[in-house]
Amino acid sequence: MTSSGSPQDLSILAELERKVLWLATWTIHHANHVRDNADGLKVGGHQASCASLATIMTALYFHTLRPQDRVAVKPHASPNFHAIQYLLGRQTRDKLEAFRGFKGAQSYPSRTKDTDDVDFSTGSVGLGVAQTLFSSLTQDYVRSHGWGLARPEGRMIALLGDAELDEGNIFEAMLEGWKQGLRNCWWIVDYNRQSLDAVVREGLWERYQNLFLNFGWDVVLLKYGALEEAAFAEPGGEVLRQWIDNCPNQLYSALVFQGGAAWRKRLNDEIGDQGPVTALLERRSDDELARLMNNLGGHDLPSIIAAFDAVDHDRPVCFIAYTIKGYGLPLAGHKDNHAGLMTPAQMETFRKSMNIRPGEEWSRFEGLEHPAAEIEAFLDRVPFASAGNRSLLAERIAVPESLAVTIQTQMSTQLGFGALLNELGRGDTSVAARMVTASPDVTVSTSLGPWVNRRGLFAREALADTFKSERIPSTFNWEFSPKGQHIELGIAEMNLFSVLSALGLSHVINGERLLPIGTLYDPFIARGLDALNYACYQDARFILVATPSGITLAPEGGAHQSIAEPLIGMAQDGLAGFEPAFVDELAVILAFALDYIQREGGAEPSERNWLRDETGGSVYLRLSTRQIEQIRRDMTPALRQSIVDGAYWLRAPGPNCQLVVAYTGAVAPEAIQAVGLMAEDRRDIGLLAISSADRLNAGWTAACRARERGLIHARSHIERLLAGLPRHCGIVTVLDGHPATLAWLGAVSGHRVRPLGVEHFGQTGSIDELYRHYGIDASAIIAAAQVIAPGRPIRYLGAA
Ligand SMILES: Cc1ncc(C[n+]2csc(CCOP(=O)(O)OP(=O)(O)O)c2C)c(N)n1
Ligand SMILES: [Mg+2]
Repeated sequence: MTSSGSPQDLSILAELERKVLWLATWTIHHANHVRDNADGLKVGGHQASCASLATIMTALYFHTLRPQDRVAVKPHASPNFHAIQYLLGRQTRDKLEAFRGFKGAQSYPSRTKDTDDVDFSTGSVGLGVAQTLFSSLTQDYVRSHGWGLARPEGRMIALLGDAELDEGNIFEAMLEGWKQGLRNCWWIVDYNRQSLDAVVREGLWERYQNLFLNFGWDVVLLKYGALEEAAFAEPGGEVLRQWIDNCPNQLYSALVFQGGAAWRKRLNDEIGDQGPVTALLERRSDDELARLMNNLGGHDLPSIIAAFDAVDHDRPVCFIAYTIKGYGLPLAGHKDNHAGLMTPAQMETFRKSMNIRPGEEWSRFEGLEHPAAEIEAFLDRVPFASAGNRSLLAERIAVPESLAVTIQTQMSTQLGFGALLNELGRGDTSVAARMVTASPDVTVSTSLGPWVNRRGLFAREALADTFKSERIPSTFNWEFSPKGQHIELGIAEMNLFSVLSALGLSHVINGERLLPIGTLYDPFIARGLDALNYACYQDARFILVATPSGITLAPEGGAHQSIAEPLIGMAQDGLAGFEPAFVDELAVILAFALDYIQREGGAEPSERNWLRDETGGSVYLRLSTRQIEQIRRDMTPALRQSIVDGAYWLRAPGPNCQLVVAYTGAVAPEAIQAVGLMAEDRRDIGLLAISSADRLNAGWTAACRARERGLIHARSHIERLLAGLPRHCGIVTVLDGHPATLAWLGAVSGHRVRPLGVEHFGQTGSIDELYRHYGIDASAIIAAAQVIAPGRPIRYLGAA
């Protein structure tokens, strides 16, 4: 079916639209009223929101979409999506019956948890929308690099609620899309003029229209359905149109809810003329009048199909489709209908009107007028479903075990990162070819400059660096080309995470693997945190490099200091956090990360090994601008493994160890100094270098769980490291971040811990001043040790 809907197809589509609405509302009803809910709780649902989009989704999935197109479905229209896939034979009845239940079809479409070919997860409104835009850019990136050209170009499509446009990240994305020459992106706004709580402001469509036009989008308004257009052409019709155009949203919704008689009264009162308008109204029964007034563009299949079919270009398009929340249901139009549920009695009436026999509610072709064989034949022809599994696969790119880097005597991890990328950029490896970097206007200040000099910036159309062509000396070569490997973003961190999410799904969406690395300042992770969470939730794969970090960025400004991020690194599902101190550690971790982000053992972390080492995930590297003295050493396989696992003894504890100092990241010199100063006064001090509090903690938790299940010999890395410590030994932990990050170490084998870290921030100064002020310098470590590991007074207390 390639032509626009033939009358025959249209009549089948109209039946399917009703069927989608039935299945979606029934799925929700079943979960609430039919299935046994052991806890007696109603799980709720979004019948009204589904009804709002049923027509558009029918047109889209059964007519417009091609297998290469990718869609982000408005989260609470998930039952529509599952119903459509069910009709196409790609969703099981079991999953629908377990909707919102354990392992059932998900309340919001989920790439990882659903099994019916969800393209993009949605849930946190706004994020799925931006995802489609950045997926378009990703597709352009992939194709510009000469990959995946055998496959047709797809359109990236978002179905969004009108209130979803309140989310600022959408506008951040639009601005970026304009800068990057966005193509092949459609956003279809379900303009039902209702949000969760209420009815939206008047005239929003006009603001939206202007915004989209401003950013270079085409805007298609789907306001009136065919019935309405026909009525407008009748004598008196123009008056009706004007009345509709001027009707406040609240009133329209209320009248939709009240139905035909209320419409008649209102319209007679306001525009009745005992002439053509009155006659127009009187030619219609109450039901017909209600149908006419509900016949908005977004519920008119032929108009929708025609509008979609009319797009013959690759410019971005915003469709603003007028719809009714709860269309076709008794909930229609009521401002409280968002979480409203049809009563069993209402559902019963609906069932009868659909000609569905009791017990046949799930039957795919029940109640349809066309013969099942005809519908089946139509479904077999649906282009979207013609190519089998749409989730693609891409080969893994082999990553060398070690990455080359020249280590200077004094160096920061941030400089080390720049040097490592520079080396990678210089080489001719497939790893380097597949790497793509992105940064929100902090490319140079996060040390990506040398890499960008080698690999160039990406743009579909080449753009020379005017400074270079004018021969003005500059450290950085800023040339854009289709082969460039760095995506320069505006400052919005949300967009960084959204682009990482899109690049990080290229292997499944485009069948071409990318190795995305995004850089930003550590504190601004918080700015895009929900988008980061979203990216991880849908299992996008990327490396996040956050630098500078902590209070260590001292003179750069108190406002930029970060405290909570190490805890984010630990708590964020799907993200392995590392905070190396030395550049040789970073080299090991980066090599590990480039491989780890490609591992695919399924979405569920293995219960045996909670570290997800088989399943992989994304990686967060918290780096620092502090130049510290590097350790000259050989990287042995054992040390390499320990760094990846999260810790190693920089100074092994002796048999009578009284004290361990455990540090992470940029405070390594303070920890080393403190241990040196205390060596005479405390026996056998150990110095534990922690490269990943996250992985140490995760491994420990996993081992505890394994033991509780009877695997009594399970031991995690940190348990083995601390195994030999005497009971009375105290542990002082220290990092430039929240002290809770390492405070749990005492629970591993029952040692007392004094966790040092940063709880307050905002003061500028030198590193020494700030470490002293916030209590993470050598003196603070010694003072803590003196209390936690009693013994003779430590002579250097106060002298460090
Ligand atoms: C970031 C975020 N905040 C809040 C919510 C809760 N929420 C879900 S839907 C919704 C309103 C949606 O209104 P609209 O987008 O117009 O969709 P409709 O239900 O009208 O189709 C809200 C506030 C959410 N899912 N995500
Ligand atoms: Mg709405």
